[in-house]
Amino acid sequence: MNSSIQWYPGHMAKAKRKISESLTLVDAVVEIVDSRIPRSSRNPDLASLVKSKPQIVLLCKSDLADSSVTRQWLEWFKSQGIPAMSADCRSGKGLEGFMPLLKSTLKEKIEKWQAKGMTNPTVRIMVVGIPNVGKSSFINRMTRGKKAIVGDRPGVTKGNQWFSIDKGVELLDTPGVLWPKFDDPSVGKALAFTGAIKDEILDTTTLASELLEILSAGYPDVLKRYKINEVSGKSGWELLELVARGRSMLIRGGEPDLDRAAKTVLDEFRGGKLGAVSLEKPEEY
Ligand SMILES: Nc1nc2c(ncn2[C@@H]2O[C@H](COP(=O)(O)OP(=O)(O)OP(=O)(O)O)[C@@H](O)[C@H]2O)c(=O)[nH]1
Ligand SMILES: [Mg+2]
Repeated sequence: MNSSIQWYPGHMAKAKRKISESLTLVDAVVEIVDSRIPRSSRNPDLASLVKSKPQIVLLCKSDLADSSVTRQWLEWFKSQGIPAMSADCRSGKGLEGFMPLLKSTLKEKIEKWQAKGMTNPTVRIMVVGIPNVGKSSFINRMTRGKKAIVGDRPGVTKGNQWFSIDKGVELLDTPGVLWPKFDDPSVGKALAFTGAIKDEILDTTTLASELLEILSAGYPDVLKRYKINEVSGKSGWELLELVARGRSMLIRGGEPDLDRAAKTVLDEFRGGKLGAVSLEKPEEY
């Protein structure tokens, strides 16, 4: 797993080509997004790549997000006519809802096939998403214990493998890796907060102080972890300094070690140690 992919135009063209090729082999696409940042973790070009193929959005890492905000997102996607669900792809919690959602999404297609005389139609699906969102975790969960299908058929001959994950449902084993909306600075920041992009391209202390400011506005209680009980009127930089002091991270002369504090805040947020936090709400979409 590598969360530090940098996208150059060549990479993007190659990724696009690979996904377009795989798309010809499937009936539906599952886009995995991060529940904490469903806006920023979607790919801007997927809709035009997928065209008319049914698409399901899976909000992964639901255990790290604020469940009430995740519910709002599910409503929002529904209002856009996009089938969506949330799950913890690591533990598998919520994934039991996947098959019913897929089958209801493809109901018309399956009925059409049956009307044409196909008795046991097989639905093929693939997973796409930006780096580090949980694509492999989802695939591993869905294929656990299942055998890869071997044989002479499209996809198999090209080195792809398929897993039969339910009666009449096959999953392509390799996910399509997509790039995020890099041109939007707020997206870049959201991806940096969750660790989806490299830290080195952003200054860690600035990033952490901005995260602290967002947390203090929406989830002030999580900062009690750093012995910060009163957040009102404090800037992100002041909060970062309090984190350093709260954790006794000091440098010579008793000054707060902001670099260390910033790293701690980001690591703990990314690891879910600050509790369930959502950074984006649908009304801001
Ligand atoms: N807490 C939590 N962590 C998750 C979940 N799904 C994935 N992860 C973690 O997120 C990290 C990335 O997950 P992967 O499944 O490797 O993501 P990916 O999309 O395949 O990543 P790339 O292959 O790098 O593009 C891993 O550390 C996983 O353990 C989830 O639902 N909850
Ligand atoms: Mg992966």
